[in-house]
Amino acid sequence: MSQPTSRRNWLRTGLAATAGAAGLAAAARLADRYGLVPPDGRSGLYAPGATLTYAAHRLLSGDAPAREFSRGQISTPHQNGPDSKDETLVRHRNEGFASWQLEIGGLVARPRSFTVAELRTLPSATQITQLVCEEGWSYIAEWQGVKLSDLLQLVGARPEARHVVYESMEKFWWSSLDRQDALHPQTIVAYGMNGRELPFGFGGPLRLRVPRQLGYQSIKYLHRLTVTDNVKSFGKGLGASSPEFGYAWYAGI
Ligand SMILES: Nc1nc2c(c(=O)[nH]1)N[C@H]1C(S)=C(S)[C@@H](COP(=O)(O)O)O[C@H]1N2
Ligand SMILES: [Mo]
Repeated sequence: MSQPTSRRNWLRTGLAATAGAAGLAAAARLADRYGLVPPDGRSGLYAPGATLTYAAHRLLSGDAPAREFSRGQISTPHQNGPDSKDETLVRHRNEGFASWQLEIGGLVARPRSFTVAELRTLPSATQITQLVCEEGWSYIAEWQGVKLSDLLQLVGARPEARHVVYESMEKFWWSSLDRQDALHPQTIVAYGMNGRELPFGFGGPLRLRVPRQLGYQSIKYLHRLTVTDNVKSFGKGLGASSPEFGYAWYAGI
């Protein structure tokens, strides 16, 4: 996420241009009718493209899982930058993450916080999936954690919930998932990678792993989940921090 333009944005612009303004307007109206306009799909240069991508994915691919791989296909992990120098993160790291908590609130019957140790006592899920960065590189790793759907059930997420907002302890990084991705069995709160504790550089102690979307949605240093029916009231109302920098809220692959 360092450059203002990416291959994907280029593709999206191209798609929008080919579809033509009239076709796009019709597509946007159709998406609206099905409740498939993403939070960043109402205004801005890329809004029509964002709406087309999201609506098409939701209508066509449903709950299709991200591809899973065998142990032999695990590749060398690629950390997307140097270790964070964020003061709060560094302090937690120096304390061995002893006081790290995952806070869950919003539209839930039983708001609560989990320590990493508590999360480790819950039923665990393992997946070998590919992390794909929008800049063109990727790697395959095994991730272990707790299904987000299990956590949502534990805290009693209410039926009117439409999105789960998730926040990093690192400044700037937050996003949200729609119900379909939040409840998808491959969406996990990961605490392990390749058979070991999730290393700090890869988001340890906790990161959300969303293999059905591009890497920038797999937010590191996860510390808060908020269940909501109105994602507009978070940040600038675009569903994530990424659209403020030209990257779509929905990054399905
Ligand atoms: N908190 C936080 N989460 C983050 C990032 C980051 O810099 N900070 N980078 C994102 C991007 S753009 C990608 S591609 C992946 C990279 O994960 P990796 O370091 O495991 O390759 O993490 C995502 N989550
Ligand atoms: Mo990325």
